[in-house]
Amino acid sequence: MFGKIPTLLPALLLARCVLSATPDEWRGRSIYQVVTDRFALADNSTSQPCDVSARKYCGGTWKGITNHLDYIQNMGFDAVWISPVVENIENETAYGEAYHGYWAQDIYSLNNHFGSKDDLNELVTAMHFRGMYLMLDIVVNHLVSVPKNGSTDIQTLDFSLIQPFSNASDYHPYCEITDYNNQTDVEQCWIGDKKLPLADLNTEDKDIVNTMNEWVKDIVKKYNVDGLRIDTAKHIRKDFWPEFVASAGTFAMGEVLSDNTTYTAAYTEVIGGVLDYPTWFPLTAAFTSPKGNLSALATSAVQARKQYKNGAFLTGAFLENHDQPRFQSITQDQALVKNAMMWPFVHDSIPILYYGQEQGYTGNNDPNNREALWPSNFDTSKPLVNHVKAMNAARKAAIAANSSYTTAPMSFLAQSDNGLVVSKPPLVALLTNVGNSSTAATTWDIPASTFKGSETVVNVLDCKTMTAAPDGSLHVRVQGGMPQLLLPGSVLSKSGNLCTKVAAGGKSGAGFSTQASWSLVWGFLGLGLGKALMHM
Ligand code: ABC
Ligand code: CA
Repeated sequence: MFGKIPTLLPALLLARCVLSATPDEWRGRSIYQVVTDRFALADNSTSQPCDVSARKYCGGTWKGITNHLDYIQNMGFDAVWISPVVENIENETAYGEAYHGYWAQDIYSLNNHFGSKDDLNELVTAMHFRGMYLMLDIVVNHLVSVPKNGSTDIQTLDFSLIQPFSNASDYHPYCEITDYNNQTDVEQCWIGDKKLPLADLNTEDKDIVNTMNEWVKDIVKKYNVDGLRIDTAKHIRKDFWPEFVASAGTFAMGEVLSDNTTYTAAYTEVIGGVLDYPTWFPLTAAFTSPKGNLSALATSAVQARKQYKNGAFLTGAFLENHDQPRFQSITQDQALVKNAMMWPFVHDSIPILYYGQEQGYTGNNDPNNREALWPSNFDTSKPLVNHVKAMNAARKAAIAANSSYTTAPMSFLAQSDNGLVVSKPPLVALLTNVGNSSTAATTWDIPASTFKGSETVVNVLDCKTMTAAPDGSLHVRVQGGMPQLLLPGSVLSKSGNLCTKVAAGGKSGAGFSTQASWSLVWGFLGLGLGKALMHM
């Protein structure tokens, strides 16, 4: 394994120069989403309070992220999505300060609340050294200038404060989006409200388009970005995106906030990836209570798979993000929580975990869902941290064992009112929404030929083993409403990081992660070998 790396190196370097990271290189990744201001302080302290309701900067920085990469990587993540990095308005607005980063004022400068150019470079270098990818959040749809003296008068906007689009004519004439079913309004009217209108860039103008295409190309190159999360993607005409994404030269995922699969699917054609919002709605509903509808979730997932350009691959699956109430603001039944959290990790999509979910955070709507992480002390003994760790490790083990894991679609083996069996060989996920207090004797019935006859199967969430029937079927009792995540013991490596005591696989199995070999490669780069080349 190690012997191969030096011969691979030139090819990898070349790939890195031409394209930051291809969509295919993202397939097997797992993303941790961070709001930079709320993740970690530069000085590593954890006692500084952060009052979310004040909507002000709380002090998180890029250095803070760099210093806590172990925390992220030890949970099994190999990519981090960070909130927007460009300079924002400094004003105190009706909605507080721009701590989230979505109110850009100068797209050519960095937001110095989060650190310096060197700090950002240091973060990216440290991530690459570990074999991790950086996904940058970017906004094209709007820039911001604040109405004067707390007024709601659009006429008072001073566009000259905005860089590089300093004229009123660089923006669509003001109108508020009142009808989200009117696509022209969605694209050409302004989001926000009169207290804080987000000036809608005239993305029909050729010069503006060219400037934005150049900007994205430069920022991706300058900071060695591996992928993009594109904000407000549905608010710009679809035919803007192909050239923009090509110019970026990297994998991109668009944010299309919609519960409509057909509507969202259209953006997979022009951007490549999207955040899978259409599946998020039924996902949340399915696990909110035992009354939730699991078959609606499965139906929606199948529909999405059929309509998205690459199936669900290259889309982002998530249970939480910075715009929606955290799942634990809806229910704190830990069985429901663990089931819901498992979905993104056993899906075809790239799983995304929003920081704080692993610590059991419960914030509801924006701004309450943007809690500081440092008061948690980055405690790695929390049950949900271990839950996430096991799910990431199981997914990596499955990817290592099956070369078509990230291209062969998931299937639903069995389904009942309160149970769902998801199969992605060699992984089988058992989900239920009966909840923690259920005493009903429920079973998941896994059909014949799912496993090898009489093989040992491990639930990696508690490392307990069971034996498949001679025909490869299995009947598993639900206990306390908890989900189960099954892998054949033969897929688990004795020297790996998952249920090693019951693992039956050898060294070359799932234990030696591709992450380790990537770390080695990026290690070389970090040490300077490829540095010059990388900036070509
Ligand atoms: C601030 C305050 C909020 C306040 C708001 C008016 O102003 O913090 O408390 O309510 C950034 C900040 C926010 C800030 C906004 C506006 O800017 O993070 O804190 O809110 O100043 C992206 C980002 C988001 C970011 C922006 C702006 C865009 O992820 O963090 O916000 O750069 C629309 C956009 C979507 C956008 C979202 C916030 O607004 O499409 O890109 N997210 C319907 C529409 C959606 C719409 C949504 C708004 O309403 O279809 O297009 O999203 O709430 C139903 C739901 C509907 C839902 C539909 C699909 O389903 O009930 O709400 O969506 O079931
Ligand atoms: Ca627009």
